[in-house]
Amino acid sequence: MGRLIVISNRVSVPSAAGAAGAQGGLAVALNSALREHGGIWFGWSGQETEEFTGHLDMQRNEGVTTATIDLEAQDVEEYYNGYANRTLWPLFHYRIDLTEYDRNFGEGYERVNERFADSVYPLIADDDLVWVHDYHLLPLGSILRRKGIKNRIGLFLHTPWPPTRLLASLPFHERLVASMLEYDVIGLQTTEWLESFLHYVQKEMGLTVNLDNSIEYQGRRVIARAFPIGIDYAEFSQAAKSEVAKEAHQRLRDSVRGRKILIGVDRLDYSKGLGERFESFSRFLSDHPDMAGKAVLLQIAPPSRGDVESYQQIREDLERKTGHINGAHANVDFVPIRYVNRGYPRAELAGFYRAANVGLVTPLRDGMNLVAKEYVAAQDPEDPGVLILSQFAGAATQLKDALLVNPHSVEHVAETISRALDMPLKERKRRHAALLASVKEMDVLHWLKQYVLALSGVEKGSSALKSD
Ligand code: ADQ
Repeated sequence: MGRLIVISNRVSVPSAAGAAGAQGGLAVALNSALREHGGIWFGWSGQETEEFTGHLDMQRNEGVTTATIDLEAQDVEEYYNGYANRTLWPLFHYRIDLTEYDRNFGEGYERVNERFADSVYPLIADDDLVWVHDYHLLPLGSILRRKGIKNRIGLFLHTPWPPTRLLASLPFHERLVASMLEYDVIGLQTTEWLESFLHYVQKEMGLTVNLDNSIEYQGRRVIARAFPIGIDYAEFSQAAKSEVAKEAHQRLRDSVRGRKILIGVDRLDYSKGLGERFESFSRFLSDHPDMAGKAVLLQIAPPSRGDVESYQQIREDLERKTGHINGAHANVDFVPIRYVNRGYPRAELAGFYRAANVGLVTPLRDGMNLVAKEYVAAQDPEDPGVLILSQFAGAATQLKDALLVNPHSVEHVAETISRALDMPLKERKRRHAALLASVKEMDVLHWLKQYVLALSGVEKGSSALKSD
């Protein structure tokens, strides 16, 4: 098996990661895969330059080689803030009301994908496996093919795949999806997103999908499959037992003085359903006067994509909502919502999860959602908290022993909070044990192995085995 060439919008290496969550399970897993297979992680440096030169900044950190390029301000505006985060992200999260179509975004997206291809091309050796990540880089595989790359190239999409009728509202959608069929493997998070993708290629492109979900396209066979991503269970459960975690746990517990804690941890993003979550908590407090002053919601939400207007808007909405709810339910010695806009080191986060009686994970739409899995991994199995999980997160297909909710229904979530807080220890333990088994088994290393196996083509049914 050749080396791995991982390509994503940004790269994340151990020494470069800050406390803001960049060093999540995915970065840890990709770093360990790169150490095992050898190879390079390529992406944008996050820096802007006057004029694009394609200069590669190569670095070696803890056994992993990274190569990064700087982009022009116009690239960042049109590709990152534009097509990726104003067009594809909202569309893929079913928010066509927030989706902006602008020809310049489309052109910037293609230009940057070309720049990525030009820059990474000389780094690719003959038998390397090329693994492209996420919605920023959907056409990259096809551009590499045009440049003559014959290697196995795979894509993994971390977001949902939208229903065909929503995707059809995107100008040039056919061209975008056709470009994806130049990959050998297309990985999605869940069977739901996979089915949506296959529906599109059948209905909009008239292609045949085989029983093994492979697609015949221009004489080639493309494998499309669900590879549900997990967390680095070993790393995270270890972090949860560390001194740092214990101190964080104690600090949070002491600060609430015997009250129940509900926790939410999300990037500040409209897809995460934070407004609806706050409303649900408020409804719970109104519906249960006996709980007045007895439960606290800790919402940790580091800001993201602050140059995009819809993110500025959600931030303002949440600030207003928090003020409003706290004004209505607070007392001289008590504030019901603690809303914190910053990141925390992972061990501290693990301590906070462990201290919380309820994990509230209620996105309106989410590719997978790793916070749900982290919450489960951080619990004390002898006295675990309860996970409340949106039915619209990819994780819900796997974590069936959570309390599944419709995050749009404020009443339903409010009732479920009450149920979670009243749940007897026996039921909490039973549910947690089932959740933990799944989080442990389907961890990020499992995901990685399955994907690399499919990409390397040694699996049964993959195109590399085809004799014709
Ligand atoms: P995200 O939308 O970022 O990821 P998620 O899967 O929840 O969502 O991962 C967020 C990560 O950031 C978690 O590891 C979490 O611990 C960390 N994080 C969040 N807030 C933090 C804070 N304040 N401090 C420190 N760390 C914090 C996208 C998709 C998801 C998919 C992942 C992985 O949107 O659906 O699960 O990629 O494929």
